[in-house]
Amino acid sequence: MRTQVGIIGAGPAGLFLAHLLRRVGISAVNIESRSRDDVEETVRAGVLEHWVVELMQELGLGERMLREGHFHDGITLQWNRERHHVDIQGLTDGKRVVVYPQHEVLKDLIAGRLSDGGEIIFGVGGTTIRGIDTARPAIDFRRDGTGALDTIDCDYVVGADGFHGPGRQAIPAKNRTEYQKIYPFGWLGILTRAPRSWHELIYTNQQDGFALLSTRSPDVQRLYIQCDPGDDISNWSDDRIWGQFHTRFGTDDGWSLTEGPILQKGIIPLRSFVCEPMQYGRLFIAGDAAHIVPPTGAKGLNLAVADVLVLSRALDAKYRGNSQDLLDRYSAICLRRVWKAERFSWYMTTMLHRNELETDFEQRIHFADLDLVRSSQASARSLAENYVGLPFD
Ligand code: RFL
Ligand code: PHB
Repeated sequence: MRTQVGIIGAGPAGLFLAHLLRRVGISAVNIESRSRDDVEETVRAGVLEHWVVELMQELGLGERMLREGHFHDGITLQWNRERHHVDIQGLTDGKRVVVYPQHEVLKDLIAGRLSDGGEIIFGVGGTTIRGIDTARPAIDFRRDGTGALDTIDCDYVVGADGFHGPGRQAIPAKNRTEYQKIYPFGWLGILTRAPRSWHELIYTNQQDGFALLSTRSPDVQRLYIQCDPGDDISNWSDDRIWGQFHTRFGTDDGWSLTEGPILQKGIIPLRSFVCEPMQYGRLFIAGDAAHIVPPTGAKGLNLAVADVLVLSRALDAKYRGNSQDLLDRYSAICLRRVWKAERFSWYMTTMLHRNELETDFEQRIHFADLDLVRSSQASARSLAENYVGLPFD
């Protein structure tokens, strides 16, 4: 088959790109190794930056998000058993984030794409990228995992295939540099059927470490605690998990956390990672394929959308005005935003977690950082601007 842009992956990066390209009349096909059900059911991110919310609306995909998403005008930070509200809306000229789960975003993007006549081929296997240093690149794959061999002949290949996909590996090792930091802690995340305990997200650094209270719907809540990344989830009984949540969210003002049955639990490691550059020949990589942030800053999904917004503009300039300049600068433009998001995610992570490899001195510095957000408007504004989404420069 033949299309202008062959996209590997139907996650946030791949699907937003397909919609953005359609808007400017460029054809694209997505191939995806997982089934549609799997893509639509995997629980991941929750927080959309203000401009992503606007973009969903511009693309005609915002109706359900506006109805079911939760608009937040701030977040709560907690340490020393005390809570502090960061007034994101007040500190950023009225901007807000929306908590609308990634798999709901993906359902809307997939339904929208298919109803526009777009093609997403789910359940493929053996994805191979060819000819990215020629004018005729191609993607080979097998339908239904191991079925008939098929090929997408295209002008450009986009690796929107996550951290473990083949996209990044297709850039010759000698042409890329990878920067990485692995944290000595992970997150244990649960979904619980319980009513909301607090009106906004709570990020806490308290005795035993970090915890985060987030939401999915009025009766399903998402909570995380810092844990050993190598720990086995079978070591965490429901009682032990709730015990830790009560300790880490504990205050002295009579507030209590609402418990419910745990529907799902799992442990994820935390890492920071950047691949430079994000392009080679006619291959462009976007989203988690090119960079990973620890989830403490809620940036991963948003960065993936930022990359493909830049890429769609560059491809538009190429097809419409025959200008190569933006395409040549794709990686450089993206990396400016990527490194700022890496910095913010690292700052939130180090400030909010207990790290046994750090000295007590460093721990004290993190509490000073938290106290600065409480006492200095400049500090609070910096956090708010980053959290809600930096302007594109
Ligand atoms: P994805 O979502 O991994 O999608 C890549 C897709 O490519 C497919 N694929 C292939 N397809 C065909 N052939 C192959 N060979 C393929 N190999 C892979 C995969 O099946 C997959 O469907 O990457 P993308 O599109 O770059 O999107 C990135 C985001 O998913 C990720 O950054 C966020 O989920 C990160 N994240 C968060 N981001 C936020 O912005 N806000 C948050 O609040 C937030 N919370 C989180 C998070 C990630 C988490 N986990 C599980 C790591 C919370 C958690 C717990
Ligand atoms: C989530 O709701 O899953 C979530 C929210 C905020 C984060 C990370 C994850 O920083």
